Amino acid sequence: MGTYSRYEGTLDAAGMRLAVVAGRFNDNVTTPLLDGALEALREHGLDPADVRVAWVPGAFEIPLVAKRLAASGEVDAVICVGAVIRGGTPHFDYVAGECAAGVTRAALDTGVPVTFGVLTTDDLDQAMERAGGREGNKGREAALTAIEMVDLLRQLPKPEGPGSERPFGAGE
Ligand code: INI
Repeated sequence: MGTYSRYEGTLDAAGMRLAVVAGRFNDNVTTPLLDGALEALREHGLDPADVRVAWVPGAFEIPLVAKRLAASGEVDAVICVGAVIRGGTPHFDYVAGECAAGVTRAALDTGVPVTFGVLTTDDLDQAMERAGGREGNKGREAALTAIEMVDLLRQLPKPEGPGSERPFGAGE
């Protein structure tokens, strides 16, 4: 059997510069998500001076700010936290869907990891369970995912050619 190249990110965040974008809507949920994310970053060696936090009005506004930060050349990844809770109208689907699509696009357009700690739940109880309750803390998970992805991209071959995303570390 031949050998193959294996890539996998680690959770050592020392020296990384990260940003968190947090939606203010449902901030009784998003504040513990943000706290979970910041705690995870601290635990994994990130200096608080290397973390930026941007608050936006709601989940719909997250992608634009995430993309601005991702494209800045000043952060290695962006962690998004928000809480979209289903009401009685189709508004939920638009806000949740556009947020998810926009977060994906911010990452693919910039080549910078943008992780999705945005809850989309039927009710407040489900949201609280995922914001530090019995289902864990999705902000923390999104932060750990960001660290792992930054480290993985550092290991992978760099993109080249027109149309490829901004190479990791450009602007440093
Ligand atoms: N924003 C949220 O983050 N969560 C929600 O549950 C939500 N609901 O239900 O309406 C919500 N709406 C606001 C939206 O994100 C925008 O801020 C608003 O539409 C202005 O663009």
